[in-house]
Amino acid sequence: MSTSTQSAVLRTPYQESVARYWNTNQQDPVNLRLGEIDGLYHHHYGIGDYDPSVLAGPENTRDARIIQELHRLETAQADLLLDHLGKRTPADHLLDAGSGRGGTSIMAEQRFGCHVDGVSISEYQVDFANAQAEKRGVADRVKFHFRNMLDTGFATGSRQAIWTNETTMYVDLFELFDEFSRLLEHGGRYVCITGCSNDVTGLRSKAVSRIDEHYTCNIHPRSAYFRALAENNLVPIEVVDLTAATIPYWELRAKCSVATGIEDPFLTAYKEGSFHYLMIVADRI
Ligand code: GPP
Ligand code: MG
Repeated sequence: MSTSTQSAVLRTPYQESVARYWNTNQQDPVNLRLGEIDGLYHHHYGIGDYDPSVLAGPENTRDARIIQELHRLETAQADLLLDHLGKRTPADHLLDAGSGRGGTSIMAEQRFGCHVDGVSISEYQVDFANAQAEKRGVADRVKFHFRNMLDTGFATGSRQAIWTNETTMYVDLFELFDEFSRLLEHGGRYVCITGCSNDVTGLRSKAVSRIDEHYTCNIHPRSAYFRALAENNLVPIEVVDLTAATIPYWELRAKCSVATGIEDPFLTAYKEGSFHYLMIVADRI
């Protein structure tokens, strides 16, 4: 393989294409319009029922109400993830693997007062997220790095907790959990929220393939998570199927001006049972 155009961070043509997607997708109103509401910029979906009154009020402000509600549901998703990080203290060092524009990391610092490092292979995202940390005056504790989550460069045993918020579909899970296992101290916590395909219904459905194509990702089957965790001394303590909780988010998003066209494949995949939205909580032994 030619390495002439590949950096130490981007090691394969696939990783380069993923970085290109996130570096060039800078005008994404579905994420920017939501983030502008309170300065928490997310790159994940939402959970919980939406307030039906957002659809009922005056038509000229309906879209703004939907956007606000979508943002509330996305923040609720990040809150649920943080609820499962265990008892954290300000001395802890956490890792946000695939940190996007930084929303979940900023929320972790707000909640725990801890140190957070986020890594992303998109230099645009890293710069955006660092600017947010700066703006909030937390840049001494929340830092974003242009690094590969498969090879973060952080010290062995240096992390009390790690999370991935919808990022594992971009990497080989065995390589990823090998790195997390190295980074976590004994008893350290890993929380994963992800979309995964359903082994029970067989190989990936058309709707799941459309999601992969849309985001340049490779959705893994549910079984791959548990195999890769077990192989890397990461023992699940809780597994929560969030599929029913995320469907209202997608139904609301489909009614909004910032819909991207991927709403139908998500709704089809979830409703036909070929795809789940899952949270996995595991401990490093
Ligand atoms: C991130 O959300 C989406 C992904 C990382 C891709 C796939 C996730 C799965 C669960 C399959 P985003 O906020 O950037 O997406 P959008 O722009 O559509 O809101
Ligand atoms: Mg989004």
